[in-house]
Amino acid sequence: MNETKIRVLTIDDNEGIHEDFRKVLTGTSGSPELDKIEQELFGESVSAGSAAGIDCAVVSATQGHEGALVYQSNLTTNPFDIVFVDMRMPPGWDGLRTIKELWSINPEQFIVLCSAYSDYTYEQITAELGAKPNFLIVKKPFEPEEILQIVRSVTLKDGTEVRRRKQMALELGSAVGTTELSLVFQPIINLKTSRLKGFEALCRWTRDGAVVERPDIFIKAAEDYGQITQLGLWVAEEAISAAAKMKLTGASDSAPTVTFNVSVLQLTKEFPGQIAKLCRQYGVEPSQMGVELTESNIMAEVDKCNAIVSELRKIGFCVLIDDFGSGYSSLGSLFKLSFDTLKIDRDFTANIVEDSTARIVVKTIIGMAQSLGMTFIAEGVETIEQRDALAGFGCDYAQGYLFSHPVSLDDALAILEQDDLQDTPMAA
Ligand code: G
Ligand code: G
Ligand code: MN
Repeated sequence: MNETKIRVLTIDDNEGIHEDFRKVLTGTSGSPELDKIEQELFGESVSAGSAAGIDCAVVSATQGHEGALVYQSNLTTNPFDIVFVDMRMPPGWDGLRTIKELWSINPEQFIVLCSAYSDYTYEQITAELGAKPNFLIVKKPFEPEEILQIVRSVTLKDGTEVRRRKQMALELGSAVGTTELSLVFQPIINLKTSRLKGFEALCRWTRDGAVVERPDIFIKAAEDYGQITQLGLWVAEEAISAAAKMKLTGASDSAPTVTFNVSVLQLTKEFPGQIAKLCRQYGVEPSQMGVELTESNIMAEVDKCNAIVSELRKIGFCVLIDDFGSGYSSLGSLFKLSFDTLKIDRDFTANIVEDSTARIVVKTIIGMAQSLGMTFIAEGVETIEQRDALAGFGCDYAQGYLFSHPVSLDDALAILEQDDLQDTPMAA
């Protein structure tokens, strides 16, 4: 794989157009005979792409359906930077259908529609596809130079960030299973007893001791470029294997819980079975494990997720709604889901002491969770005042820098061995 090449996919039923694209972007039509004839006829032809300082690889498909397959199969290993789609491609999918399909695979993909406006007007096209920033239309017939300038501007300007993220996602895919990726564990404390309840597992990506990328950023890139399933299963296995070690280490009779974060994209029909199997392999009861789903994330697809969340609960996993309060979900649809724990967003915790509205909101949410028989965890507890306010509201559990930053597995096991998280005595 040549990672520096700009990858261009052209989807057009006219083979001649493919040759034009190749010619202008790579300097060769892909057919040595044609190039030779052209050279004899017109003399030395300029290698337009390289003359413009860009290095392209062009892949072609003649049908929309075929194009989507090529696109999908390259997505996680060698994705395209820019896709040119012909409007009129009889028979089969036309340009609009093809573009919708590509965006259903990757909504971020930069796409150029090549249209003579004979089937649809400009207004019809934009009404159908929206005016997205990653979308351009060129009018057919176009000058080859126009194509060159589009590829150049997309990949050199707007494309820089897209290409960086894509590159990062590819590197992340290769990092799964190596020492570059690891989990750290942040203690969760029972506020009534001051004892350790368990840990939240959080993913970290480092190289030679330095952070490669922050998790919120690399997780999003993994979601966009198809690495999240593989990464997510790795996270699940690491968390379950850590839970097995913690179970053997803990002084207390009940095994510490380990929760891990799961992207909604991982919630396939297979997912509950896959993690149940991992639990059996490592000798861990599902009830020791918790799946954290972000509120805003899950609410976007609540109906789709409902069956899978129920299945997770049936197997015995805890299901937590993470960052509760950060989205704008209607409580009615949120409570359609059978989760058992609410984690409030750390912004609430941050304001609980100074801001009386935040205090009332948190107190009300805790009361609601209790009435519904749910467990409640406050995140981002940094001060004794915050902890005491939460305890006063009847909050069950808390997590935050006051108790501990996320720590390595070895340190988590040491904490369990010594049961030494009781150095911040509760206020009376
Ligand atoms: O650990 P904190 O460092 O900065 O995490 C930032 C964000 O990344 C949080 O929203 C957290 O939920 C998310 N995150 C961390 N690890 C994982 C993981 O393994 N999977 C998923 N899906 N999200 C994670
Ligand atoms: O979205 P999620 O809840 O999974 O993310 C947990 C994030 O919160 C992680 O990035 C973790 O490092 C961070 N975090 C944990 N405790 C604290 C805290 O006390 N204060 C702040 N600001 N962040 C925290
Ligand atoms: Mn979380």
